[in-house]
Amino acid sequence: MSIRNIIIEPDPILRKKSTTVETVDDSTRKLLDDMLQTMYNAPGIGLAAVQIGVLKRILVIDVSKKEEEKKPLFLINPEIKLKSKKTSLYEEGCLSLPGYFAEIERPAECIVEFIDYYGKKKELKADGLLSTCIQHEIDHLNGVLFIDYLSKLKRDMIIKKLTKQKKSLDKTVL
Ligand code: GNR
Ligand code: NI
Repeated sequence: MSIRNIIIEPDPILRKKSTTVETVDDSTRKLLDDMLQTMYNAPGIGLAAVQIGVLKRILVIDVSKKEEEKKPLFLINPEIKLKSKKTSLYEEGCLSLPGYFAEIERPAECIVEFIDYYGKKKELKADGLLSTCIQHEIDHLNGVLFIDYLSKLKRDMIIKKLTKQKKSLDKTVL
C-alpha cells in the first residue's frame, strides 16, 4: 500500500469526467487500498480516484468517528438511484481545496447502487454525513467541486487564492 499525492485545485484533471470501471481485479483492489491509506493519512472522510489522478469511477469513504472502529466503504461505479426531497446543510471541506469550507445544501437521504471491493453489486441507503459525502464524491467523478455551488464571486476568490498558493510553492521548489 502506498500514500499517493492529492491533486489540488486549480488543475484541469479535477474537471474531467471519470470513466466506468469494466472489471474489478487485483489492480483495482490495489488502487482502492492506496486510496483508503491516502484518505486516512490526509485525513479525510472520502476520496475519489480522480483526486489522485486516476480518472475511474471509484470512491472510498469512512465517516466513522475517531473513537469508533473504522468502517471503510469501497464504491465502484456508484449511481444514485433516489434522492430525498428533504435537504440538509453540512459544512463541507475537500482535500483538493485545502483550507476552504462552506455550508452546502444537498438531498438529506439517498440510495446508491455500486460495485463493492469483490466485484459484487450492492445497494446502500444513506443519510446524515454519509449521504452528503457520497454526493460530494460522486460530484468528483463528474468533474464537480463543492465550490461550484457557491456564487461565482466566492468561487473565483477561492480559486485565485489557491492559484497564488501554488505559484509561491513553485518558487520554493525551484
Ligand atoms: O474529508 C472530507 N470531509 C468532508 C466533509 C463534509 C463533506 C464532504 C467531505 S469529503 C472530504 C474529503 C474529500 O475531499 N473528498 O472528495
Ligand atoms: Ni472532495
